[in-house]
Amino acid sequence: MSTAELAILGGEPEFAEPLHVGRPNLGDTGKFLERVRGILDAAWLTNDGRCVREFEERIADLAHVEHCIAMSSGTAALEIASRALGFSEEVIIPAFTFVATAHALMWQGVRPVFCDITPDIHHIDPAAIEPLITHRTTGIIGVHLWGQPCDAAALTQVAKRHGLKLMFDAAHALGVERDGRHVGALGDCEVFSFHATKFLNTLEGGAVVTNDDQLAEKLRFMRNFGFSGEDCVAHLGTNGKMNEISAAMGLTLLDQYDDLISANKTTYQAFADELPSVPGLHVIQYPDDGRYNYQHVVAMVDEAESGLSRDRIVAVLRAENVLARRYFYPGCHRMKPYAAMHEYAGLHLPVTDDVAGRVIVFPAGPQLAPADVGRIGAILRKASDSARRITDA
Ligand code: T4K
Repeated sequence: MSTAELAILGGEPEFAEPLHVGRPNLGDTGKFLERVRGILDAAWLTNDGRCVREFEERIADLAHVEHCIAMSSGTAALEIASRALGFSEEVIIPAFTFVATAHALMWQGVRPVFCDITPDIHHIDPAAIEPLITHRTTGIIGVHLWGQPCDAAALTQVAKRHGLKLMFDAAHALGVERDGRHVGALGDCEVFSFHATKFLNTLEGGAVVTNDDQLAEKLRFMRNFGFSGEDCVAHLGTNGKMNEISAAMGLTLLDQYDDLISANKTTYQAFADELPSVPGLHVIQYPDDGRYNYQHVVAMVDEAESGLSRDRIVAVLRAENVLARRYFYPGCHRMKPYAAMHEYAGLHLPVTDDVAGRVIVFPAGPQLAPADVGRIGAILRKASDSARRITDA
């Protein structure tokens, strides 16, 4: 930390224990351990076990979709879904996303073509897609970033017009619905992540959901080495299966689903009430209509109003044990494997670059009481005041 940051607050950290973005929810550990005991007693640990099947049914119900195919991670699910959809050559994705969205394509030799995003909610900009479409384009991936749904109607129109497959990375958007449309049933298929840091976790895990029967069958084969029967390999495949202990964790948290959402909403609302009194911090609101999981508390920093850059705010908070993050910095197009490709060398995506430089994600969820959010607000106000005094002096 620089002397400037130290000068702003100083002293002992405000919070004795670190507050993390993505602190895992553990749920009722007694119930989880009971399930684990059952799995061990049955000596059935993976390969289409009972817990995985129950988990798949319950996620399909939650997402209002016919099929859920559980996988070992969200990234494995993205990779397998990309293959099952027949993505090849080029697929258009937003540059502002977790790098797994891009890697899942590049890992199998499909080039992600990076598109700019909308300034309000940081989703792929449907109007910016068409100029990127070439004879090599085979698909589009929209990312429901921050747990709010992309403009699926506009993306579907573009995909239909050009005969492209449309997939959604719904890693942040389990349980989300707007205008009567549930995340899960959009596009050709959607992908959830149940990583430890997601509000509903399976330690590691993910799933593909779809209403397409044939695609679902193919996905089931592909996650299990392509086996369609004991001795019959119908497709190229890999090992993308979820194990029983992971599914047991997912089921335990599904039992507490409403409580998890309500705790997320309480924390989000506390930030939405607190941050307007902090100069230069503008929280990204969840709309009043629809259903959300409220996991992500995200704000944009206006340095001119705050007196502090986003990176200085992150440093100030970290010194107080509030481990806020600057997700998804610096944009996939600027990360080494992609920036080294000549198509992306020096590529300027103005909205992505601006957002990546100003966005801040706060620790949230049940680990924080509303009073803690008040203390975070006080740190931020004090830091902003001190920064202005230093600048004015
Ligand atoms: N698409 C999108 C849009 C995604 O956001 C993600 C994942 C994916 C696809 C891929 O899904 P998966 O293959 O992961 O299922 C984390 C997560 O690892 C990643 O799952 C997540 N997105 C991404 C947004 O965040 P990192 O590199 O930030 O993880 P890390 O280790 O820094 O942990 C984040 C915070 O959580 C830290 O403050 C520590 C805390 N933490 C973490 C773990 C694992 C804990 O307190 N306990 C834990 O067990 O990527």
